[in-house]
Amino acid sequence: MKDTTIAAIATFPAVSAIGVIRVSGKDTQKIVSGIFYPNNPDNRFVPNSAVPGKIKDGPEILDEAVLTFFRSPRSFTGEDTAEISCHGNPYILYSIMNLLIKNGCVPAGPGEFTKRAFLNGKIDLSQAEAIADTIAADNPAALKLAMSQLAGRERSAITGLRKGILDLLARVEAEIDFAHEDIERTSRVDAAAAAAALAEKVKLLVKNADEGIMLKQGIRLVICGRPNTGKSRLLNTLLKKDRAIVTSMPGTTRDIIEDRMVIDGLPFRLIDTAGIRAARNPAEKSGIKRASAALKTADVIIFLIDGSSRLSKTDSGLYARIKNKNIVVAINKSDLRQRTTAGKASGFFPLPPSCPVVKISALKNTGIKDLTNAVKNIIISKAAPVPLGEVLVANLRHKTCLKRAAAALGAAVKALGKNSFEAAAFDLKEAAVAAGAVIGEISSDDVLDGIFKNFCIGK
Ligand SMILES: Nc1nc2c(ncn2[C@@H]2O[C@H](COP(=O)(O)OP(=O)(O)OP(=O)(O)O)[C@@H](O)[C@H]2O)c(=O)[nH]1
Ligand SMILES: [Mg+2]
Repeated sequence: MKDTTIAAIATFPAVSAIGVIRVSGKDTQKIVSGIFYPNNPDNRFVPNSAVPGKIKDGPEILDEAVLTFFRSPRSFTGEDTAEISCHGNPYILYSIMNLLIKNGCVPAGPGEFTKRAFLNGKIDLSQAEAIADTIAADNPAALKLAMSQLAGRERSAITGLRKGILDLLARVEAEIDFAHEDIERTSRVDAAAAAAALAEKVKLLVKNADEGIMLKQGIRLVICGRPNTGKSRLLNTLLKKDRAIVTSMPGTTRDIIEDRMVIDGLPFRLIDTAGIRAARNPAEKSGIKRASAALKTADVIIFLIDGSSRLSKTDSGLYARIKNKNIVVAINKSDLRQRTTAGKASGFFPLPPSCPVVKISALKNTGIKDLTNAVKNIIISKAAPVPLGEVLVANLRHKTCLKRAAAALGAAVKALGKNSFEAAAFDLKEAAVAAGAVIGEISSDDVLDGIFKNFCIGK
């Protein structure tokens, strides 16, 4: 694969001011020379400078363009790389791509430029993944996480941990090799304590990973309640747009309605659901099934109650299903005569004293700040405190590797407890491999293909 010279349109192929095509591989200069003619012929492949010229297919000029050439190894991929900036016309971009292919380029697969950067040692695997996250980040928290990973903070943390494991492994192996000699270099107790300390560090990373993943993907905030309590109106009020249908007929919403919103820098996926009740209509029944599924995966639930009507068995039945989740109770329709107050609701269910209850009117837009503050406080108080300057893992693959490392370290502690340096050495090796997999110290083709297939083409 590394012998080929790849090309791809790197910008979105739509009508725009500028479009960029990227070329990378050992034949970059040869292939690009056949299609790009600089206005000043001496300037064709001056590294790191923008050279204006023309793209030609034989005598025919296809476009005016600017070529930027990066000489190996000082390029993103580590190979000779060219970036052709032309006019952002999809027809031109595809014509140039065809021309490059005619001259010997191969169309790049998803993430192939980044994969080459990884294989050529320009970046580690966690940084490669951070590039995809940076492109996909749609909120400040996700971007901050991706940037920290891209800067190599996770890599240094993992490298440090792995070094700690390997140092301990060396000490344990010395004990095995010199077992017949009288002097004990490392006592079992010391080795077990060192393994336990490493396990604790890894466990903290695993514990915080859920928070990182949640921040990256958006916190799932589900609005639920019996029909007609004003869930869809609340969704529209929170989003400040007319997203969901609102009617006075109970059973209006059927499908899950989802949209993104940011509360004080925290990214949320706001989800409106069908009102839950004993329904007969098959469409409504299916909607309620979907609502129930959404409740299971919710990070926080807004349990919406209609303050203008009395509480019923439908409300208590629903509460029984969600009471172990993170809930904020919102009593809606505060602009109407109230039949259900916060006090009444607390006694009816009964709510634990820690459960926040807010009074709102989705229609008149009152109490909404109290509601979003209550939601935000739940996230802040439930999240494991991440020490300042610590790394936050925000990737499921990394979390899985780290979990394996923690388990292997735990097994090493146990083995040392039983006086088995041999078994401990085996476990420590496993822990080092698992931690190393985060940054791609050892990774199989399958793992790499799985990671890069989710990239966009041209990256
Ligand atoms: N007065 C008043 N009416 C409200 C308020 N919020 C919602 N409503 C009204 O209550 C009715 C139901 O609102 P929806 O938002 O459709 O209720 P829902 O909970 O989504 O209902 P389903 O989708 O059927 O489960 C509509 O007529 C809304 O205008 C409020 O704060 N005050
Ligand atoms: Mg609705």
